[in-house]
Amino acid sequence: GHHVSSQRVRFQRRTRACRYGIDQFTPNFLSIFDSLVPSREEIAKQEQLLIALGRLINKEWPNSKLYLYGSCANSFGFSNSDVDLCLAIDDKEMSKVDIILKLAEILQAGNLQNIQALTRARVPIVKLMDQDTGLSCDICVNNLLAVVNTKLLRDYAQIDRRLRQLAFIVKHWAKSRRVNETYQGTLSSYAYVIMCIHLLQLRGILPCLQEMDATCNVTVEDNHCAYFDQVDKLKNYGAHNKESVSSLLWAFFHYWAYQHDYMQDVISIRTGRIISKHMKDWTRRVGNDRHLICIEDPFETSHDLGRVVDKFSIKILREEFERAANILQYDANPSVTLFEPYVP
Ligand code: 3AT
Ligand code: MG
Repeated sequence: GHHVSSQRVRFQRRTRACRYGIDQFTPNFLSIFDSLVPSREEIAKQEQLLIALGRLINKEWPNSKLYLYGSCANSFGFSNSDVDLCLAIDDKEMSKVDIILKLAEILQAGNLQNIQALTRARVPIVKLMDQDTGLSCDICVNNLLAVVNTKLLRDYAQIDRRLRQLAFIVKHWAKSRRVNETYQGTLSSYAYVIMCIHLLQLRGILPCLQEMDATCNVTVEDNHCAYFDQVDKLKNYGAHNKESVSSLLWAFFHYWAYQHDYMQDVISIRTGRIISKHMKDWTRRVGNDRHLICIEDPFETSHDLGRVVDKFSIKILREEFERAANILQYDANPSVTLFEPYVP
């Protein structure tokens, strides 16, 4: 009896040491995070561009409003990323494509350069490069769900700084390993951030804002978006949990490599829990939705952010999750090896 139990203790100590030994790499991961964060000047330039374009467009369409969305507004943007803008306009007479064409004309007349109207894309946009700020930007029309989900992500990021740190490192890994390419069947940056939020909810570091009393209510295209947005009141929410960023990174990859049940489970930040594919009727392929990795959109709940993943890319993704988990478990230099570029 004694012999067995002392062995068990020794075994537990060893695995604990492996697991918590990862903490020593936190400074390395944090300096990678620091190197990716956009500067104050860059943020100011983005704001400046928003104001300048907003003024120009308002002259023609006084009831329109221009919003920043995506990575430059959700606080998960790297330095030098493109600026995503959304024009909200209520014009029953004009189709989206007409609005895009007219918008391109307005910008042209306003002396902006390198304007392209992409009217046949899945999401029609106007692309431009601003000479004054050197920023490239894409403007879409009436994509208000993206404006609302941008705010949700930004609000989550305010609660605990570890979310932003973790998501930057995960995004940097995904870009280095070429698994952040939706047109190749891998996941969007938006999906990776949702995966990070979910992990921190399960560990008690983040609350589930959509399950709390709503202080922010908007209805966009029949989707009722409601959640608690007074996040300055939640600043200490996760403080009892002292896990380091590198330990959370380990947990993230370990979860997606070895713990997630790809047959049954859907991750859902809307509920703060794992829900079943069965409950959502996501158990079989419908059209192009294969549901091989299921990530529920927080507002458009019929939308699986994993829908882009196919039977080839799921293998690639899972191999990358395993590679990352093993590096964090065993590699002597994880903050370097993790980001080694993928070479085909
Ligand atoms: P990068 O830094 O550019 O990689 P990003 O945050 O701009 O990351 P995406 O390019 O993936 O992220 O998407 C831009 C925004 O569009 C983020 C989100 O508000 C919205 N969005 C993206 N994908 C979806 C989706 N599948 N469903 C709903 N909204 C989405
Ligand atoms: Mg983007």
